[in-house]
Amino acid sequence: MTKILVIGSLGQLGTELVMGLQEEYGRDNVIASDLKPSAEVDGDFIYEQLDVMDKDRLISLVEKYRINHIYHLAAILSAKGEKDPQWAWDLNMGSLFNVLDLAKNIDHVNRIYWPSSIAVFGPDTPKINTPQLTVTNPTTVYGISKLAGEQWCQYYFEKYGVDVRSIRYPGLIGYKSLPGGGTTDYAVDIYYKALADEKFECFLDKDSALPMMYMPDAVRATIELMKAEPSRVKVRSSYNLSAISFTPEKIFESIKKFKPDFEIEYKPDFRQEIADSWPDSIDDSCARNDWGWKPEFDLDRMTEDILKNLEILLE
Ligand code: NAD
Ligand code: AKB
Repeated sequence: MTKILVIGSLGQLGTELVMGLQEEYGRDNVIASDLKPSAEVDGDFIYEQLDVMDKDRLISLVEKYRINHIYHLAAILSAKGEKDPQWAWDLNMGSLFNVLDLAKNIDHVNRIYWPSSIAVFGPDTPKINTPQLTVTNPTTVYGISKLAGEQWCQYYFEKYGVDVRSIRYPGLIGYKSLPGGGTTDYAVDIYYKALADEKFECFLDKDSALPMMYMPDAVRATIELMKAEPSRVKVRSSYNLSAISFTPEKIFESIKKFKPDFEIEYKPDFRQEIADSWPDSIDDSCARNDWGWKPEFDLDRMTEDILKNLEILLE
């Protein structure tokens, strides 16, 4: 049976990916890990405290559980990274090297997942239906680290045979945990305000289109890519992936269909410049052709699902 380690498991993606992996591989085969001490963590999963920068602890956990697949999610995201670029670079790159080197040296670690992001693209990138291979030139430290990380993943695959797989996620939207410092976070926060019957102050302008994806689609895509036969994984840097593209105005209109009194005010801050540098929409034909990717949720279906489930969760 495949034994899995998830690094950075208490974040926005990890919280839901751990549940998805437990369903797929069985509860006892998924080891969740993050910075928090075990005593402070509550949930129906096996948990170990791990700072991914601590190489010895990482290796000892991998040996303790005879880990086969690692999902390395820990990172500093776009908005937070701009507040301390050196820290973001050191963590994002150093942690990736720790995981790639371990996979190179330990035989029973035979598959790695490491997420990239639409942040690899910049103002020179074609904005509509951004192709898989195109000009990148990112302007945030987060985007620079993701682009360099993609190149290193491809290098470890080609030079050392490390089976590392990656997706350039759009902004991820889920209701089970709060986001951790990104530019697309507004699209999660807005649902919390709508349910609290409060006016939403949006840090992006109303016309700021960005590629987004509902978390169940993102979790399914991740597991599908990791289960694909190695020969079907033809992109070894990172796959473009697409689901929904919308502006703050469009998500507001979608919520108003269910909450007619909801109000919004646009107050763009430093994150507007980051959003302006990213694509409006993504061409994901390589993922569709190579391993059969297809999104399920559109904007209104996502809104309905989030409002219904978040209301129950907040009761
Ligand atoms: P998050 O900030 O919500 O979670 C990251 C987790 O990593 C946190 O729980 C944090 O405690 C943990 N962490 C930080 N430093 C660590 C360390 N030294 N050792 C171990 N754990 C550490 O981020 P997320 O939204 O869950 O993103 C997960 C991954 O997906 C990241 O690599 C991110 O770049 C990528 N991604 C996310 C999105 C999105 O919209 N959420 C979009 C594109 C890519
Ligand atoms: C961010 O906004 O930084 C993330 C991402 C798109 O990578 N959500």
